[in-house]
Amino acid sequence: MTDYSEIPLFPEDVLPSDHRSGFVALVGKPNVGKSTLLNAWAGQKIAIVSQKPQTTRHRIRAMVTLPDAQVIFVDTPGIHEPRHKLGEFMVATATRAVPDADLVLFVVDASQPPSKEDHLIAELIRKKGRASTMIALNKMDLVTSDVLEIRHTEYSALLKDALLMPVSATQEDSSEELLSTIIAQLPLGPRYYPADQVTDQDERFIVAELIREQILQQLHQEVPHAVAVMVVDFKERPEKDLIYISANVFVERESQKGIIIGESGRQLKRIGKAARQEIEQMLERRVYLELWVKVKKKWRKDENELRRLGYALPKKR
Ligand SMILES: Nc1nc2c(ncn2[C@@H]2O[C@H](COP(=O)(O)OP(=O)(O)OP(=O)(O)O)[C@@H](O)[C@H]2O)c(=O)[nH]1
Ligand SMILES: [Mg+2]
Repeated sequence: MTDYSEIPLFPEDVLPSDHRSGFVALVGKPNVGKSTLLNAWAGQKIAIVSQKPQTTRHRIRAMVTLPDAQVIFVDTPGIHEPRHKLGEFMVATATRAVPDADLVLFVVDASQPPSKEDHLIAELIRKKGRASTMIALNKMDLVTSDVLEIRHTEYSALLKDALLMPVSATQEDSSEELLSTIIAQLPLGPRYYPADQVTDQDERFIVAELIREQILQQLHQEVPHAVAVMVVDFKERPEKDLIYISANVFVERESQKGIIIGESGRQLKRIGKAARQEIEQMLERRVYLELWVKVKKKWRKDENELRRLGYALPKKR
């Protein structure tokens, strides 16, 4: 059950009597487009996105407030078979979101038939889901209508009672149609967050994520997965009319440090420049960004390091 006592309530006299609200958990295997959907509904980049699996590592909320409804979308890491403690943290984070949600949105990829992971996630939802479930058959733009029909049948069979809707997170109208259907499934309820709050993540976290996003987009194979980013300084510099940000980029090995820095520091410069532009767009301010690449051996396997880097593992029972 969601612990609503944690969440400040903002009753508003003007809300209509049929106001609907609730927590909608986006759950699925990696790379199916959960974060892209969240951003589409939020109308801005809240969660980072990349073409590589296992991009999202945390639970990230985005609130969509309308005159007659408030939806709190909960993005989660892709559920996969973990190979280290960071992976275990990610899967535990996603798993926990299932019983907490008023509606579980199982996101699947229309360009592929259901995999073993999809079957396992469907089973998890059947066992732990408390309320209603829907299936978002995403990336419909990548398949013909014939294939879409086949996928519709295949994925519907995973959760027989769930309403399935095809969608394309990269096409605005498409995600809006799904939003209306989601709202219709939510219970009557109050506004849990102020109307102008769009996320529960603070600016420092989003800045660190935007840096990690560039590393995911610009580097290949294992290197981006071995990266953790921490903002260590975030200061106003009024005399220069900018914000000074300094961040540590942690990797697991010296060789990875070399790859990120690149020849004559060129790779790091490219990452820094692109990240700075994204950060400036988010903060709507000029930014001076400094990046420091450091080695923290095997941090993904070390529970203490994980906690220090903001990946707090759930307590063992
Ligand atoms: N063609 C197409 N691509 C999409 C669509 N939705 C997402 N993508 C792409 O799919 C890739 C993965 O998207 P993400 O939103 O990062 O996926 P995710 O499910 O959050 O992945 P994890 O965080 O790793 O679990 C990105 O390259 C997106 O641009 C879609 O509707 N159509
Ligand atoms: Mg994601």
